[in-house]
Amino acid sequence: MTEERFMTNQFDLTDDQREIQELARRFTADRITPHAAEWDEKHIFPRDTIKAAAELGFAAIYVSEESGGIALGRLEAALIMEAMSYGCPSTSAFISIHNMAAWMIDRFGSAAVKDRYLPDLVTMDRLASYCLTEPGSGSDAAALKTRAVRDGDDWIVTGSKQFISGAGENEVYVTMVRTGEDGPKGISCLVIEKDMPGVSFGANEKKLGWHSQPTRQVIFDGVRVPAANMVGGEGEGFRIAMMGLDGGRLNIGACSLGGAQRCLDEAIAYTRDRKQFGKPIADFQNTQFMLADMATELEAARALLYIAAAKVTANAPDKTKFAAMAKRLATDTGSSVVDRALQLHGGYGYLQDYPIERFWRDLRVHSILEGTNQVMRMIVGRELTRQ
Ligand code: FAD
Ligand code: 2MC
Repeated sequence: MTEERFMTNQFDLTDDQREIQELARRFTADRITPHAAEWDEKHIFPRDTIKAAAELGFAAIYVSEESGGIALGRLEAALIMEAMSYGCPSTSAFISIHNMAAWMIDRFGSAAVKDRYLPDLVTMDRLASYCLTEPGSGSDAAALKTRAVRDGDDWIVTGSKQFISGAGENEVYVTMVRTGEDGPKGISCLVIEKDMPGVSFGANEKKLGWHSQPTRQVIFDGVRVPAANMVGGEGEGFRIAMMGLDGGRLNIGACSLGGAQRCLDEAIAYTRDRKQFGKPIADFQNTQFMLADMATELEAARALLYIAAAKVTANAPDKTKFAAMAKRLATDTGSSVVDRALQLHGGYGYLQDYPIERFWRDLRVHSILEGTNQVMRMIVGRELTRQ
């Protein structure tokens, strides 16, 4: 080990982490990057590619080995998401949501519910959605109204979920429902299947980005769900949903980092090549200062995200605060870096001939979903001022 490496290795990735990062990078270069523009343009949901990711263990990154997962930590998950979003943030984020849902079943489910769902989820023979948001409750998630009423050995579920990623395509819906009082303590988590009578879907939303995956309403009209499909105990659903999001938010942040890194690399290559006023635009000091700031801010956001990921793996007491800080910073920084990369491409950045505009559109939603960046500030601010 060189002295230089020794001096910095406190912040270095381990050999195993580099190996998984390299695996994800190769998968991205082979299976994602060459097709991402077409998926975006034609709104293609790349089910085969997603299933190929499962062969590498990427469908169950932090699911336990007993349940068929690869039982890695949250930093490894972030590295995988970051690598895949270098090709397509939308597809990478889709895989992240599946991972979140699978982990919730593995971590909190009974043996019966795990046996029933996880074997197909780890292979991605079945895909999972996460259903929290409703038309009347987005940021105020604990106000959700979808009701589950006990009837013998079943719950009868009625209500609707809004903006559900993968809805209509996915087979499994990890759904937060109200089984008790108002507020967070009356919420439980149920696994609901696409084919259960009474489940239907809204139209595929027409979105600015995330075109490689569908977003629909999920409607439950008197759906009879076996009581055995409850994940965790009655009233534990909100806490489970929030714990899922601690990891999901890291992954969304990582998707912004990967997308922004791609655009920074594209901007460096482009500005070295493009000539105006008789020289490469990379020679102008303004260009160099812009690139310098983009790279600096990206590294800073990445460092915080990796620290937050290590805290979630370690179940540190301040993990939720750090995950919120990291999601906020990585997604805002990511979008700002991509916007500057677009500016450095001039008019060409605005065209679909270059990948920048796709990343600009895909990353925009990361400041909104899995908790808006205002909600992230609320989580951090509350924690800082708690008596
Ligand atoms: P609102 O909560 O109505 O917020 C509107 C604005 O008010 C925002 O700027 C917000 O920050 C601000 N605001 C609200 N409350 C406060 C406050 N107290 N202080 C300051 N500002 C506040 N949800 C799922 O459950 N599963 C999914 O798979 C899923 N996928 C999604 C995919 C896409 C493409 C999109 C767009 C959304 C998805 N969502 C999903 C929903 C997403 O999580 C919500 O859109 C998000 O949490 C915000 O809720 P809302 O849209 O109702 O906005
Ligand atoms: N881990 C464990 N427990 C948690 C937790 C976490 N991260 N966050 C909250 N809890 C517990 C909390 O401790 C409390 O329990 P207790 O009373 O026993 O102490 C309970 O849950 C209620 O928490 P709060 O009092 O903080 O609840 P509040 O109603 O004030 O709202 C807020 C919390 C705003 C942070 C939450 O509603 C929120 O995160 N809103 C944003 C919604 C969101 O992120 N949606 C994303 C949908 S998914 C998506 O977009 C996808 C693309 C998949």
